[in-house]
Amino acid sequence: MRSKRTYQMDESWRVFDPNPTQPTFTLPPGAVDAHCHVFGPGDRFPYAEQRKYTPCDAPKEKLQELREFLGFERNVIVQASCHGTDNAALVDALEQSEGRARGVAFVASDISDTELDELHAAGVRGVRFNFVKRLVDSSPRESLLDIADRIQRLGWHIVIYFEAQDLSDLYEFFAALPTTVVVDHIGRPDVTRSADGEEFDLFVRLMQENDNIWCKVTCPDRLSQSGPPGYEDVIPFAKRIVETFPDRVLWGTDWPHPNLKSHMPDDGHLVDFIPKIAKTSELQAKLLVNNPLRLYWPEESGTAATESEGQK
Ligand code: 0GY
Repeated sequence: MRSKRTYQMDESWRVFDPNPTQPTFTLPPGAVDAHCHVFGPGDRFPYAEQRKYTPCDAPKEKLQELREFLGFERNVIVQASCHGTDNAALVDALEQSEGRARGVAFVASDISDTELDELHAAGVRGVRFNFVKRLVDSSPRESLLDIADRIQRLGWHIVIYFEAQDLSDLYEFFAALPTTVVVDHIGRPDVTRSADGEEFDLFVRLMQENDNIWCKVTCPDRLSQSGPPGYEDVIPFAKRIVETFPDRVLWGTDWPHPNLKSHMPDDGHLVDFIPKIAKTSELQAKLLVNNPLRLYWPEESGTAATESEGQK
């Protein structure tokens, strides 16, 4: 049995907004919030010893409330680094979701095939490889490649989290990954640079040369220098990706917005960002419904992502 523990959240931590604005943009039926997290509660699901931050609790019930309020039908819950490789809070949220949530886990290379099967049964459909240095101590490539090979039999994909300045070092490694790959937060570009400039061109090239690579056009709040509510400086980056790769993009709130020091975004404003980056109802339907269904509920979408894009 897990021991009860209480945690003091970091002094600089910002708690999620409990009363977001009702968005003016109406989501299409079946919309999926394809990037969000659950934290704890810590007395039931302890935070990892090696964590880089202690968050506020952000339990599954609050995520469900937000989903209903904003008008999403489903969630994809991504394991956050504060829970390390203990995916228990994620699995609990998936099992209680009545099929309305799927998950992305963080696993160690010594995970057994039986444990992978159990995660699959709970609704996990991918693993996350985190290369953001302030969040993880190391990301040994040999063991990541080993995990990549072992998840293929389950049809899972890999979510990669990195910052743009590290892409040139990681480019070949990413290009060699054998599964569908999903990039978090537009590859974290420096938005003070041009969306048509050298740095972002490298990311666009990665997607152009590898049709198994997808992108989450998420987290304007994390990337923006111009700030809320419009996050105008992020629009050209997200729009370029949505318009160039309309069949390989996903959108999510990133609730409860871990590690944001500048401000806590209003999730209603984030939903209102969507029509600025996906201008037509066709692009919106792909971004919010068709693409996430193909990746996370392929049995319902008719076309699995791996069929249309092809595994490497
Ligand atoms: C995010 C962002 C962050 C944190 C994590 O796993 C995590 O701890 O994902 C971040 O600090 O940039 O939601 O992806």
